[in-house]
Order: sequence, then structure tokens, then C-alpha cells
Amino acid sequence: KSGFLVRKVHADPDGKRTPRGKRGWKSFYAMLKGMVLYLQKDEYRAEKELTEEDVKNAVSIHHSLAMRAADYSKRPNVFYLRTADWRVFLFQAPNAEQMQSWITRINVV
Ligand code: I3P
Repeated sequence: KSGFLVRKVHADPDGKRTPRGKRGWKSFYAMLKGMVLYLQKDEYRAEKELTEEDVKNAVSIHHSLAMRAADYSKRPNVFYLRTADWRVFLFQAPNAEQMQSWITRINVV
């Protein structure tokens, strides 16, 4: 599965709140391959080798949980991703259908 997602980093490993200055929303082209959610800066690069930054932004979804961010109302179609090492991301999908599809695909693996 792939598509555009906007990401906000809410918590760093061990659930530590991500500091101010690193909490902004950023747009990525996301690709779910096996247990890894790759986040690339643009779709064009998707066919190319992963850059160092792509590797840094990739998220292991092994033992992670995705759920609709029912308590977050500043943007629509937002879901949480909590990883095995207790990082927390918010992802905004382009529409409700895409949001649900990402949640289902992430939770099924
Ligand atoms: C953050 C940025 C986010 C905002 C976040 C800010 O600043 O403005 O959009 O989250 O608020 O800290 P920065 O880019 O300097 O990290 P929201 O869009 O959800 O308001 P927060 O610290 O209350 O999460």
C-alpha cells in the first residue's frame, strides 16, 4: 500500500514527548512494505534507492498499533501510530477511506 500522508511526531522512543521545534506537520509519500512503513519526501524518488533520510524516517510497524485519533480535532482523517518502542506519530490521510485503509493494513501485519 502507498499514498500521501502528512506526519507529526508526537513522542520519541520510550514515549518521551517530542520537543518543540520538531512537532510540525510534514508531507511524505508513504509505502508499506512488509513490516516497514517507508516515508519518502516525494513520489518520484519511490523508484530510486533509499536515501539516508528515507532510512531514518522509516518506521517499523512490528508490534505497533494504529488507531483513529478521535481526540484530535485540528485536522480531519488523522490516525495515531504507536510503535513497539513507544514512539507516537500522527498521520493525516487525504480522506476517511484512505485513513481507514492505512489503519487496517498496519494492524493486520
Ligand atoms: C509545532 C507545530 C505543530 C503543532 C505543535 C507545535 O511547532 O506548530 O503544528 O501541532 O503543537 O509544537 P514546531 O513546528 O515548532 O515543532 P498542532 O498542529 O497539532 O497544533 P503541540 O506542541 O501542541 O503539539
